Amino acid sequence: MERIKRVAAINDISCIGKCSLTVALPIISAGGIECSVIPTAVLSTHTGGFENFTFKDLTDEILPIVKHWKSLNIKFDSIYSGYLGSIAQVDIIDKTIDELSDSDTLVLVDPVMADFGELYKNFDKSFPEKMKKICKKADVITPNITEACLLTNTPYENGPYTKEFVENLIEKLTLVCDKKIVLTGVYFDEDKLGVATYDNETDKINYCFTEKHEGVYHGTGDIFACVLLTALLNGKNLETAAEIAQNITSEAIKITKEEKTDVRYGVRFEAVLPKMIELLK
Ligand code: PXL
Repeated sequence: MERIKRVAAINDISCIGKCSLTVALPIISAGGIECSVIPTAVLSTHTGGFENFTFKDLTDEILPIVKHWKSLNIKFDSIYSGYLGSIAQVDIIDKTIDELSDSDTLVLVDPVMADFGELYKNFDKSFPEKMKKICKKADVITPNITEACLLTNTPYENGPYTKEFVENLIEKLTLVCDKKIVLTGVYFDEDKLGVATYDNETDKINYCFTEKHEGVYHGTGDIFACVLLTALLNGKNLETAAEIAQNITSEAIKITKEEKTDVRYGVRFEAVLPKMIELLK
């Protein structure tokens, strides 16, 4: 029996409002990968739309966890980082990547900071410059358009976008991460939304689109990143992994939209896990 692959998922626990670790654990596990976790903070809800959420910063816990894991000699096939609880965590995650990875560890950095032209609550303007430090170490980064603009000092624009805008952004992102780039939230018209991928090995930009759903759906960036990572760890190439992640995320949004539930609580990714497992075969 082959050893099961293992990811170290570095992300917050938002106790309500499906995102970060509450989507990473089920998605990565359903994809047949063991998901170990380093919680960056514990919040009563995510910060996007609920008032009076609690926030417990876990910055001081991260390196002791890493030190203990090091002493256990655990192999990590991947390190995945998402929402960080403090700016100081960037240097700590940089160190964590060095400590826990070896030559074949896939490092995916989702530079979670912002969307729709705005930084999330709790992040200040100095965050994007700092975030570049761990993007440099990544094999794959998955910014949305806002995060890509912040990482490249590009003025944010509302969509629909031109191919020129998107491909310029990707070119600038290759200076932030010189390996694989998956830019999310790309749309050229109001009907279709998707991702642009850039792979340094082929030097090619590829696009994948699905139906565009109106509205703001929380946690979908995290779902996308986790499905993408799971597909990559199951041996899919970047284009195929992005296509699976785009399809699964879009399908989960579609079901949520039909159910007309309060979108702050997250999307119905549970309903599409069987399809994800099928697509990973
Ligand atoms: O889904 C991104 C995310 C993750 N974690 C927390 C958030 C957000 C987005 O708002 O608030 C705590």
